[in-house]
Amino acid sequence: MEILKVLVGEFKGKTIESYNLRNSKGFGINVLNYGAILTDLLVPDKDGIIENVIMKYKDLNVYEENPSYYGALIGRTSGRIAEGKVLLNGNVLSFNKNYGLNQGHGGDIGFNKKLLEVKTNANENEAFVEFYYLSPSGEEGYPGNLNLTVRYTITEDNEFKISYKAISDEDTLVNLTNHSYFNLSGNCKEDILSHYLYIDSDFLIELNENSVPTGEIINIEGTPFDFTNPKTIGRDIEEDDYQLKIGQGYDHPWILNGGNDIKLKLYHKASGRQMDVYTNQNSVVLYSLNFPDDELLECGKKPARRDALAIETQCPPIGEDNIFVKYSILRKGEEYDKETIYKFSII
Ligand code: G6D
Repeated sequence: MEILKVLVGEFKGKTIESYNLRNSKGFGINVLNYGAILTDLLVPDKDGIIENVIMKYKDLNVYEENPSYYGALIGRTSGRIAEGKVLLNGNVLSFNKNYGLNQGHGGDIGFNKKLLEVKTNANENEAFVEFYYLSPSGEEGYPGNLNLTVRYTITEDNEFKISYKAISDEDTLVNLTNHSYFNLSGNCKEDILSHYLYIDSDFLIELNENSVPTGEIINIEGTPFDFTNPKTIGRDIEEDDYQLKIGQGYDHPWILNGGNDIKLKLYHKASGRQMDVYTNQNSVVLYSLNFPDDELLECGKKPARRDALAIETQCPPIGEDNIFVKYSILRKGEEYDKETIYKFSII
């Protein structure tokens, strides 16, 4: 296992480093000490050709603002909080409305824009890069000093794991995720419509017209959201369905079934790449890049709708009227402990 630290630039005087981890087969990741942003997830195809299976901006400087949260750590809370208001222990917490009428993805300066402390380690079976951040009480409106540790590990078996640990000195809200956009064709050769997707889920969280969870739970059997039998992402994405219209595609939280089985599978036939996702999170937001930004990608083009799928394992976003707040509450002194594993194979 190999770890390389590379100086890649500066954001307003902050030194930006990339940590490049590789196993003996060339599988690996490149990740920044800013926002724990994953810029590269390098995976072999059926012919052994190693390519990036996540979307990457060409110009490093775009990551300072990162308009679509490419590869970033999202926190303190992922998804939307209606009107930027939450009731916690009888107190109303007010957040900046950085997502139209709502707060989204941790506010104006979320964890995606933080310079993080870094430690690395490697042995013959795995290598990791670990990020630390102390989020002070009151930051972006969240109570409690929050001590955060996020570890990205790669293994000799072509697995990539993200583990999240956090502890606070006051009751607070935490719902962390990673916002990588996957495309297994490699170096964004084609869109994601022909990728096969399986999700271990029978229920979807309904969204209102502003994409905020209403609290209603939809049984998805036989609907365009039903991926219990693998089907291509493109098969039903243009169906006449109110929830699809709201998101202009998939941009919804699925409730994951319990157990330790594979929670999600993504497969791209031409490259032979398959990714199995395991997690102890209870839901996943999938976003089919319905509103691409205008920044150039490393593969030489600008992103188009449906070019990639963001897979955000998390707990349900807080939503309207505090409806799912209980999942995001981290009590004083309790440990937040979540993990997601992305396992790659060739089929
Ligand atoms: C999230 O659900 C949201 C999308 O609506 C958003 O635009 C994207 O992040 C950047 O997944």
